[in-house]
Amino acid sequence: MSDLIEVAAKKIAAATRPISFSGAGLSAESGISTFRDNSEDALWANFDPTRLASQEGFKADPAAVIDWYSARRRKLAQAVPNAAHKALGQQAGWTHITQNVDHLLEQGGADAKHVLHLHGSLLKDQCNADCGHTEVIDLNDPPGLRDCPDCGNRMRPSVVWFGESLRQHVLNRATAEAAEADLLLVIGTSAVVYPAAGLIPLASEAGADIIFVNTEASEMADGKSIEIIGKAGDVLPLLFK
Ligand code: BJW
Ligand code: ZN
Repeated sequence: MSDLIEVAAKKIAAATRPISFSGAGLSAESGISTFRDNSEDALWANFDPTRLASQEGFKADPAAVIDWYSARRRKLAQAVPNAAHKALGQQAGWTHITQNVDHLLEQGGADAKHVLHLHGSLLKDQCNADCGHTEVIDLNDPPGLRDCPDCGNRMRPSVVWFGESLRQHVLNRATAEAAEADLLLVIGTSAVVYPAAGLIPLASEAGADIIFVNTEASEMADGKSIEIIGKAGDVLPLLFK
């Protein structure tokens, strides 16, 4: 075990209010594309986020947006949790704040009550007018573009697009958890999307130890934090040994 991993593992073992904060890199080894990094299949290297993950893009070409989500849903249907999801899923007493919409943390064993989905879920559709109508989706057979049966507006994936507010109760809970944590394990996120990324300085300023696990260096890391460069699936099982 490297010295850095050993120091981090000791801090994790000693923490009384540990939480995780994850991004797309956590699911990369399950075959789910990240959004922005050096890999060739990073989604925003191949697709324009303002066309596919915004209200403006949905208005301009709703079928293209729904087709893109259907392709991602079919891929997710084939994915299984990796060693990092499983390592996190085995930890009792942890809260997991995730930007991921894939539910692989829960599939890896995490208690759904303790997983906070900041950016929504690919497992559900909702009415774009937010009339309250939602539907559970069969990932293997995702529905095409269709209208809300309750109000006639379009149905869309239950995820948070750019320019949209995060669900207030989820953000409130995540903010409270970050403020009260004594350790924050940050896994596989570029930490550039707000307000999610703001949880890192919030926890740090409130006194939490911050440990980053990422294949690339993080701009959020500072002299106080521990930064482990490596794949989540390799590093996390060692941190919990
Ligand atoms: C590995 C690995 C391995 C790879 N192991 N690691 C303040 C300042 C500036 C801008 C803003 C601000 N506040 C708000 C904004 C605007 C905007 C924003 O942040 N823009 C920035 C990009 C500039 N934020 C919003 O619009 C948010 N809403 C909001 O603020 O509402 C209030 C408001 C309303 C109106 C006006 C103004 C304010 C909403 C953000 C929604 C983000 N949505 C998406 C799509 C979700 C649905 C979907 O899946 O389709 O969420 S975008 C995308 O980015 C997705 C992710 O959750 C999110 C974060 O990405 P993540 O998870 O970090 O992934 P990557 O790919 O970026 O990074 C992966 C990392 O893993 C890399 O570092 C790799 O190195 C690493 N890695 N393999 C370990 N094996
Ligand atoms: Zn509706």
